[in-house]
Amino acid sequence: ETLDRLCIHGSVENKFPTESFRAAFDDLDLPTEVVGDGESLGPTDAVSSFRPRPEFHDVAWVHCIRAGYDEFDTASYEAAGVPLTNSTGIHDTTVGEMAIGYMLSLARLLHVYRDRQVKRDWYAPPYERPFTVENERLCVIGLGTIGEGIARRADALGMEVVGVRRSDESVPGVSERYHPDDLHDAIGDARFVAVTVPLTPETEGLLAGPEFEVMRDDAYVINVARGPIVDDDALVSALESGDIAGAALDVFDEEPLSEDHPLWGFEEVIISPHRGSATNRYHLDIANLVKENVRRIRDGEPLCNRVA
Ligand code: NDP
Ligand code: 7N6
Repeated sequence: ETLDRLCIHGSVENKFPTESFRAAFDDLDLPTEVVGDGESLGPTDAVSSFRPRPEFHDVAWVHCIRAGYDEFDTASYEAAGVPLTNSTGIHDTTVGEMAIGYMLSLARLLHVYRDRQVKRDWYAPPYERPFTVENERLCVIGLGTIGEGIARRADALGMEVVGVRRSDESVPGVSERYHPDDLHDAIGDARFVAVTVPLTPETEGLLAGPEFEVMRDDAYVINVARGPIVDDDALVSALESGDIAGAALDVFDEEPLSEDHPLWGFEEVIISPHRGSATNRYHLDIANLVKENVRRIRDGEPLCNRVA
């Protein structure tokens, strides 16, 4: 197989500076070029992109710079005979640290103190409210790269970590695994429930009214995966009625989250603008995945992270 050009679609700017990403390929003996919408692409071009585009169906290979490729229609790539790869396998530390940060904040009230700091308020919370995460139970739904990244770190903090996945594979840091059919058993006793599954027809609405009822009243939901996996309306109701205590959310049904969305209004909800993976080295992590697959194409090896 030959590749004559590596094209970087301008939509990568959503997550990192396009030029930094392009420069990360300077040590590769393959011309790189930033392309916009509708540019003509050929069968010896490779493309890295944040968003799918119709013109990607004529190229040698498409790389989605996200782990979650739910916006890409895999069937159309299969029909076109164009391999599609994603960016799983690299978010254990970035998203893992973010999830630990949410839990420590929710337990020790960093978010509340910061809110009060804005008002120069020396705030004393109710004595019963703060707790340590040590010895608290965390249920991680989805035990892939991110799930394991969270579980290992939570285990190191002395948390009791259980998890949910379809396959039977064990995961370091996870003391007990549940099948998705037993979701309610898995989340029932957890102080924290972290969502790290891909968005698929099976996982859409996975956490909704019945799940919030099963959960403890003092439990917190963490969603670093995709918005539609947690039913927003049901979450707002559960927060209002006290079915659960709070949430930390990096992802939403619609992004950016609209200014008038009720989720903004809860003291016990931490909102981050889909930055779970955002660090100043993120573009290098993605570039390394792309370079590995350029090598594989040249050496005639199967692509890694191939999803179509
Ligand atoms: P992985 O593919 O490594 O892990 C996903 C895991 O989910 C797999 O281990 C799989 O295990 C499990 N899973 C799949 N379906 C189900 C199901 N129905 N019930 C329970 N478990 C299931 O992906 P990553 O960890 O890299 O990423 C996960 C998701 O996180 C991405 O798809 C993306 O949407 C999101 N993401 C968000 C980021 C952010 O910035 N907030 C950054 C990166 C990713 P098994 O096959 O055994 O079920
Ligand atoms: C940053 C996107 C993913 O699925 O949504 C996340 O990887 C992060 C490129």
